[in-house]
Amino acid sequence: MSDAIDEYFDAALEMVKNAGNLITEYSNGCKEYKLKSSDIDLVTEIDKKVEETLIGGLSERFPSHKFIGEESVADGAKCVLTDEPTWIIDPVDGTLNFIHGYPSSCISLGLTINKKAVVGIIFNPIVNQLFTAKQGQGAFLNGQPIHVSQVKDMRNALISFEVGTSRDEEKKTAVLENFKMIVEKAQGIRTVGSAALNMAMVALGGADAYFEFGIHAWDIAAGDIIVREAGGVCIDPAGGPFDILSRRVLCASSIELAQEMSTVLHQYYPDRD
Ligand code: LIP
Repeated sequence: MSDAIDEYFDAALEMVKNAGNLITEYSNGCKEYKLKSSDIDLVTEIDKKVEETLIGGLSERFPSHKFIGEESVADGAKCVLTDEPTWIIDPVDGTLNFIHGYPSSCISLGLTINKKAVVGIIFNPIVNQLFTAKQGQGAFLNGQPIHVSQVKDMRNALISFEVGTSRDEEKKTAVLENFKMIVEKAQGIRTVGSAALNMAMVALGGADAYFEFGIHAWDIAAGDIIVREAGGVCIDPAGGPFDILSRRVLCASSIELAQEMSTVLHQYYPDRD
């Protein structure tokens, strides 16, 4: 199994690095975009090109593999996760940042087998940060091993979260209640604008936890294994097991911190992927 995973990883890494060139051409912003699910959920031609390039290359190399891609699903493809090797792709995570020229966007590519992430690649080509992980082999930033922080409680934690791309009343309430709660209980708060990069920051030890309601499988598949391989945990924000299709995520440097947060988070349950 490990040899196969190495082969999948090596092939995917090459493709992700090449696709990164499509993003760096627009490092000052990409002003042409279209709306998707709402007027703050945006897509550019580059999102589509990166996804087509990755699906094209990976399906040629691994014809039996399955795919879940953000833009393919937006165009009507079904989001189906089976036990088969499945590449889960966010071609530009942090599209709003990409459009504005705020340098926090990345390609996020995860591979699941038996519904569990075994490979994760998060690449921000604009600042040349490449986060990678393979099952059982640790997590890396630009080839150097990374590890989560030692933080075990909220009082000492730098916590990131996102407002997300929906603004219905229930979601807004959850965001505002959680913002207030973190301001009161934690050491600091960040929003990076990309779920995958938020998770990468937890893996790096730069942030201690990240949670979000309303993300999708493609935002968190790669981050899940990168955080776990860096020594951290990914769970459901209410404290149960992580469920990649639930559109809910809480990752942290330690199970103690994750559990403490799960008891005080204002919960929100979006429709599943
Ligand atoms: C976005 C995320 C962002 C999150 C949004 C959205 P996109 O992904 O990374 O952090 O708040 O819910 O999912 O649309 O830029 O790929």
